[in-house]
Amino acid sequence: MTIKNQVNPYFAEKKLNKIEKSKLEKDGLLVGSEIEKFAKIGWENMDETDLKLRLKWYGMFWRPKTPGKFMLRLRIPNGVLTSNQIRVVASIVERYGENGSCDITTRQNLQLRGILLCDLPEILRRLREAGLSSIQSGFDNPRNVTGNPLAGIDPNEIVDTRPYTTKLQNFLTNNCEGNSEYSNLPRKWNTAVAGSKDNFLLHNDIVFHPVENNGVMGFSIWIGGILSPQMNAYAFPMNVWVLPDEICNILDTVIRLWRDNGEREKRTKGRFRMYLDEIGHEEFRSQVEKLYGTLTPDPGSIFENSPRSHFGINQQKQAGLYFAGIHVPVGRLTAEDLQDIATASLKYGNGEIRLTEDQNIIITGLTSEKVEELKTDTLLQRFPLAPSNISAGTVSCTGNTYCSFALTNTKDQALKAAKELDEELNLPEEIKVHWTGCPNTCGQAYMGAIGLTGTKAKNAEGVMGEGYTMTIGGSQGRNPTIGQIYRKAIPAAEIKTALKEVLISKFGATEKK
Ligand code: SRM
Ligand code: SF4
Repeated sequence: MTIKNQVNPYFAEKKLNKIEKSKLEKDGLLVGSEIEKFAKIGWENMDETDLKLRLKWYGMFWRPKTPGKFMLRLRIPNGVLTSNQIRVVASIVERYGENGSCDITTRQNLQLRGILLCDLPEILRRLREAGLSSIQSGFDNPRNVTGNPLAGIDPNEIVDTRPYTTKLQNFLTNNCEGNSEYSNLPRKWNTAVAGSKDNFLLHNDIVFHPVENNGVMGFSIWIGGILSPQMNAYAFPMNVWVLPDEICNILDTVIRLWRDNGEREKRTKGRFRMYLDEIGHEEFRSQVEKLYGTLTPDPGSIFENSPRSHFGINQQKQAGLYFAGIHVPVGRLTAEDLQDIATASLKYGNGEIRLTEDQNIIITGLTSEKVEELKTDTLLQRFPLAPSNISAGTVSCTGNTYCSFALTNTKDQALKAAKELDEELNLPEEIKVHWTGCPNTCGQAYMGAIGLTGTKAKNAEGVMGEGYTMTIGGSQGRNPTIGQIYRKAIPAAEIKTALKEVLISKFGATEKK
């Protein structure tokens, strides 16, 4: 692999912030050839920028909260995993005892905890052998490509998103070897492929929506989705439709324009949406056209339904086969959980699982006999098929256990509140409650019917501590909406009461007798 610094006539002349200077001085992908050396010398003897910045190009995140115990972020296109891959991940985290664990992320992905640098070369080798990768999964790189979690088994699907998410990942990462064309972007880049009329994914920088044009299947392109401290907005149609074999070329044109012209001085303004808003949406389209050639106008995407719940036993599009949607509370898994899930997928299904953006799992390919057997498995005591309505919709970012940006704990508070509220309230349907520990919005708070964003808040005694801003009304239904602020600075200790109030007043909940 040849890795070049993206010394580029456009941004080399620009005023660069500190991070940009570090990236220009040495591309993050260049540490790939030094990983063996880092493993030998230890993190204590590494260059600080290699340690805290460039290792993220290999998915390895220095955690100030747990020095020396890293987080390793994988990339799992479309969230599809085989039982063998799950076992490999399990055996990696198993080695770290109680420090080792795994989280399902809000990008249909896995993050491994407790990783020691001395093990990284071996771990990367094992991941590669299993067909997994962590390449370019963090920082100013193209992130995990997401898709319909029911791809290929969805009775309502328009297209199976798996071939496209894989193709896009291979294109963006140079078949997981590392792609220096996209290793020095102004900020992160999020790509998604929608597959069904209730599968919107509008929070991504680019979304490919399957739409027929004069009887030919292709994709409408939506751009500019963003969730961030600066702004929260969904993608809008670029008024471009492409054939399936054009998705990589159009993606390349779109990224390239932003890569070469996007903001590199003020980091907070570096996101693609800010660039689009600055130059104008029409102007961006005409610049794409200049580079790409004549563009086909979008015949119009149709969003028909609210997203389905995946929980329980559901019919696949293949006659006689079912998928089991299983709840993983706040996406947390131990090595043992992973092994048990791999075993269940082999015992009852076709040896495959899907990860969802809601941090849950789906076991695929069950026959009706196997469905009955699964229902008696003790795995379901930990990971239920039919979670109660509040637990079912609870999504949470990492929070202050591992994340140094966090202003709140999130995962434990989310679990406790959901459990107690499910005991105290009847709710007509599953409700999305998204917890995020700071305005970075990794827990996608503004997409939730209820969103909780970590902040500082004074309690009743006037003491400053953990708190949340509550937003309501976020959805990716037929008319996608971004949540609006409902209450500010709610002390964390009062969050359950605040949630109860809003669930009763706005979402039809009633007290259990
Ligand atoms: Fe995120 C930074 C965790 C999805 C917006 N995110 C971080 C860091 C890396 C900060 C850090 O170094 O501690 C967090 C790692 C904590 C840890 O130890 O786990 C972190 N983000 C996560 C995850 C794990 C949350 C989760 O519990 O699921 C998600 C991993 C996704 C993945 O597998 O790749 C995650 N982050 C998101 C999303 C949701 C999404 O992609 O759909 C967003 C909002 C969408 C978007 O980007 O438009 C998101 N993360 C951010 C931001 C704010 C970006 C911005 O424009 O300002 C940051 C901070 C930054 O990039 O500077 C951030
Ligand atoms: Fe950390 Fe904030 Fe992201 Fe939560 S939202 S994982 S606290 S950066």
